[in-house]
Amino acid sequence: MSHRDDRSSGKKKFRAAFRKEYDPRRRQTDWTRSFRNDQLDEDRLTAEERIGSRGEYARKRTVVGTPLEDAAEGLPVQLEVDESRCLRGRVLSVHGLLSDVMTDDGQRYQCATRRLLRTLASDERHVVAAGDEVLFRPEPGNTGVIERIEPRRTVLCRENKGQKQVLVANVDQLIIVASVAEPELKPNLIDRFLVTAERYGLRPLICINKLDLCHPADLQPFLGVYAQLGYQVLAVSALTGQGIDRLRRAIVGRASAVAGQSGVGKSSLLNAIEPGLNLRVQPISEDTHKGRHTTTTAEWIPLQCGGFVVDTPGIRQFQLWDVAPEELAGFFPEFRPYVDRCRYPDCTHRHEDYCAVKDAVADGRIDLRRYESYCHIYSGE
Ligand SMILES: Nc1nc2c(ncn2[C@@H]2O[C@H](COP(=O)(O)OP(=O)(O)OP(=O)(O)O)[C@@H](O)[C@H]2O)c(=O)[nH]1
Ligand SMILES: [Mg+2]
Ligand SMILES: [Zn+2]
Repeated sequence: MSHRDDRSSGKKKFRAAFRKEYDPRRRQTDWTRSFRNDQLDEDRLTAEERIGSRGEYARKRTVVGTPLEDAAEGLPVQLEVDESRCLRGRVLSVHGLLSDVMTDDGQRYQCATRRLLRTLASDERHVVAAGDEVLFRPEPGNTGVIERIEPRRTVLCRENKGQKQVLVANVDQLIIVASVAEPELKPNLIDRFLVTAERYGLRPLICINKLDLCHPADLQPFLGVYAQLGYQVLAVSALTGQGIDRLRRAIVGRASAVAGQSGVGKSSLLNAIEPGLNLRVQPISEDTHKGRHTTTTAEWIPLQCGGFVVDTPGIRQFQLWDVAPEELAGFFPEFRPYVDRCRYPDCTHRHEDYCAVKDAVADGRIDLRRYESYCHIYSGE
């Protein structure tokens, strides 16, 4: 079946690049184990191993599936699998090589990932991400093996040891949480997350927590800047419950990733939205006034109110990735009317003369603080 070139369904054999540090010896052992377990699937059998001209293994193999040119991120191919032997599920969280997968009827399975999938990925250890929709082959004891990852609608990435890693897949909203104090409000960080949301095509929602620690009136001018840009802004307090209803309404029916510096109260807000969730919350440290990165893995959480949230680890592990400096201005919506009016087509809007963006900053059409954020992010600070 795998040998068929089924053009009508778009499935075909094709050559897929393997990750560079691919070690042929490791897969050799896996082949042997597959034979022993008598679970060899056809994709593995059709996979050709080529010997390179100088006795090296080629970096390409033939696999069967649908090539995904425009997949948001991740694997270059949707593998053909025997769907009758598989269940469909959602990856809730990933712990090393094991994923916690939930089916529509609420059953949970601890799943490993089939080696072919892992070797196709650029990062073998993190081929599956929280939020992924997968096909997996169930095995006894609520375990299973993930056979296929469905194309991702969206991704959020982070850097992990110099490599790009998908942290969360398939969310449509990014809730950017900051706090008015403890830790202090960092507008620049909000702007970075806004760029992230724009970059990955997620709807941003700015949520300022710990409203109980300030005078709401003091916050108005700050929030006004974002509201004018068309971003939805909520001022809330997980402690007093203020604004929590509105936050809940913004979450219903969506899949949202929650991002923000450690200690701003991301987990506290989710607990407030859904009592009984019992996410771990920790006081920020007395001496540094910083959070402690209580949340360490991304976790996809189904909510009673009908929505999904992903509590992501704090900012230290979650940074801008994949935004080229020359693309940056495009992710500041208020710059867009001006960028084409600069004298130099490659204007970076920082030190150049005859810059329409800088003119707009000078006469107040662009907020100065937002412009400064742009310059900071541009220079990689
Ligand atoms: N005053 C006040 N404190 C809050 C509020 N929300 C959360 N906190 C406190 O802030 C501290 C950190 O809260 P967490 O919910 O653990 O913060 P987090 O953003 O999840 O932190 P990480 O998981 O480390 O990224 C805890 O001591 C909370 O009790 C609030 O609205 N007002
Ligand atoms: Mg947390
Ligand atoms: Zn310019």
